[in-house]
Amino acid sequence: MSLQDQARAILMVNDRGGYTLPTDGLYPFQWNWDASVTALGWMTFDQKRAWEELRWLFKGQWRGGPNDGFVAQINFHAESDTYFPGPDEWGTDGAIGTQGIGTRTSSISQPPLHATMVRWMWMRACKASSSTDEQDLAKKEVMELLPRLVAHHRWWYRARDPKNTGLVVNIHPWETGMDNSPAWDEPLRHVPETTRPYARRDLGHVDASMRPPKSFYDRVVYLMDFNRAQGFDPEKILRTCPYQVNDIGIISILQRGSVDLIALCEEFGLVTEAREMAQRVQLTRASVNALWSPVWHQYVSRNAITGQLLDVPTSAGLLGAYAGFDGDVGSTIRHWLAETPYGLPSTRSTYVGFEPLRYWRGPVWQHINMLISVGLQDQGHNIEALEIRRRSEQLFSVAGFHEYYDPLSGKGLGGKTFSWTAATYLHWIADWKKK
Ligand code: 9WN
Repeated sequence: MSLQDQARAILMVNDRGGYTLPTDGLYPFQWNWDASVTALGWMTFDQKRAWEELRWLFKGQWRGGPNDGFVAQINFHAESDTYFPGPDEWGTDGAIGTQGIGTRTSSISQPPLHATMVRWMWMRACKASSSTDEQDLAKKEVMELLPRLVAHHRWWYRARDPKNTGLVVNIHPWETGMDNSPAWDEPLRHVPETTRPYARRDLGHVDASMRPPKSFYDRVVYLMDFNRAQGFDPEKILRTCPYQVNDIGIISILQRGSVDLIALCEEFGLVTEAREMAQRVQLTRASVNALWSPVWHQYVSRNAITGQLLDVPTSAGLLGAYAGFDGDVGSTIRHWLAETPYGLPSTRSTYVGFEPLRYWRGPVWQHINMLISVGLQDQGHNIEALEIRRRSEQLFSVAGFHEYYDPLSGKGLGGKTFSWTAATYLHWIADWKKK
């Protein structure tokens, strides 16, 4: 079977009729930023199914109250006992904003990739190779999605940057999608470990050497319960939460998302919304310089409580070109590429906290490499952009579609038959090879 057929088969096996599991067992629900990347993959061979993915994601969007527009990290569309923390752990049932929405959800969000992915889907639908029916469908779907995307971006700006600093805050490492990155080690030290009992499920699916340790789980469970105890009220949370971080990953993805949202709003006649987003984009572009690390020559995150830079070189800080920020990450990326053979690791291999097997502390994640590569190409760094893609292609063909990969040996790690990895291949590599 060709790689393309294998990748399509993975999406079909993980399909639950409208939404796609990241992988069966380990992640039995619909995840937020996975859904957007996965939709890109569906778009290459079943456009109708691709739009459904986002419809299902936005079923879980909260409406009204201080969290109007919020899109959760997890939508619990169906029951499953193979994952912790499942729907009963978050305490969101009946929370303000959840009345009448189509699914149970968690209480934190994830990097808002949607507007960018919707724009890329829209661009594909506009190609001559799409049928008239596909083009009509895309128009209808984008028109329905746009107000929801605007509401979601407004939520980020309103709830997570109420003082208009230009740099949104996140309140939980899971919100960054890069859960146990060494960049969160320092801020997590200020978070108490929970004392209540809970049972992890991830270690039944994946070897413990590739997953976060107990001390991490004790703290993320504490933060999950803390959020619930504040009634999910963003104001209360920002007053008292012991973990508040300006994550350069979320900030870059939100920025690029807003740029793409402006383009879509302009194309579809939402002039006021486009203007509103443009103001936010300008503010962030001016503020993000505060997150430049002279040590690592790239962007890094910041502890929003103490104001200290979290001076850790992670791949999130290489998304500057993708976001359209001024700092030039091209030469830094050349160094990274010289240090590891299989693409960009999630943490730079020369950093003391680098761990090649453990989740976000070193392994290569293919969708991040795609975003970085696309961003580099947008800014004319073609050599580095194409080199990242070449190495990704090599990884896919040698190791298949894993959750993540060892950047030193190229071995596939974590969950197998992984949806967003397969989707990244379909959108970014298989399609380009056809040209
Ligand atoms: C917590 C689904 C998700 C991804 C994240 C990845 C991992 C969950 C976990 O899996 O996180 O959200 O239980 O480890 O870190 O980026 O969205 O694939």
